[in-house]
Amino acid sequence: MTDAADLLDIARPLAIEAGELIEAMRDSVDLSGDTKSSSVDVVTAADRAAEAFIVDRLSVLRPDDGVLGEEGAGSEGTSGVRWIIDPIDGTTNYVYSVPSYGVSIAAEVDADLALGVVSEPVFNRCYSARVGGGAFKNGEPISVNTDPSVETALVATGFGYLAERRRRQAEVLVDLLPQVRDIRRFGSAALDLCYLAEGLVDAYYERGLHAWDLAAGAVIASEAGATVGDLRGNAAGEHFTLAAHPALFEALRAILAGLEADDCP
Ligand code: LIP
Repeated sequence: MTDAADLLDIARPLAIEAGELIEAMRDSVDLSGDTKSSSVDVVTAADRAAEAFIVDRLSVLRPDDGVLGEEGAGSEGTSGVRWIIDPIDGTTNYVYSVPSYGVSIAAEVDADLALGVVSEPVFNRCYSARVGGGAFKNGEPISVNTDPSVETALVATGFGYLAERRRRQAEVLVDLLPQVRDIRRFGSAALDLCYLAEGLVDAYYERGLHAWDLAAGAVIASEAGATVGDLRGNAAGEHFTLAAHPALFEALRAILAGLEADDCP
């Protein structure tokens, strides 16, 4: 069974339950946890517990599927389905109790992204979409804003964990900021893409996203009417991710390409 609608019926309650788990653990975590790519890239016991919870459930419900998880889960599987899991996207926010973090679960079928779910436990929001089926928040259809111009665009973005990358990202921001309405830094790529999908922002861009940061939100944003890609006409990925209504996408792509925003450590 690889019907995306059936897989979505597995992913939605799983993301919501994992959200409840990380909320239950929030008071027990702090910044003294382990770190990964840099001293500010923290991983908490809740990240690991939520990933283990999701992977364990999938191993029972979908034993032949593959998984890729931010905290190390990884298996190929034999069914042609692969789950891409970020147990807490926005971990820094989570540790600081800044309310913008979520559980992100996507699935590929035969190497193509087929569906995405992002649960935002603090606000009991669950964003979901499957390719061709539209995008939803708590079961209600959502879509991107259709009329923003560059000058009136509210743009979300993010910064990496490495100092040299942050320096370069700040340089790009210095040139972009005077050209747009304003910038928002929420701290979770998955939620940035969901906020775009429901029109809370008009665009989102970032360099350096991993598959688990991007996958679910990319399906939700594109099913809500956004173009999601890089600055060179290719698919979005670690090298660069830009997402916006098609008209705004092209205008921002030209500006960011001109600023060489994807030429970054
Ligand atoms: C985060 C991303 C965010 C980015 C952060 C970090 P994490 O993922 O969602 O967009 O700006 O640097 O990579 O580490 O919280 O899973």
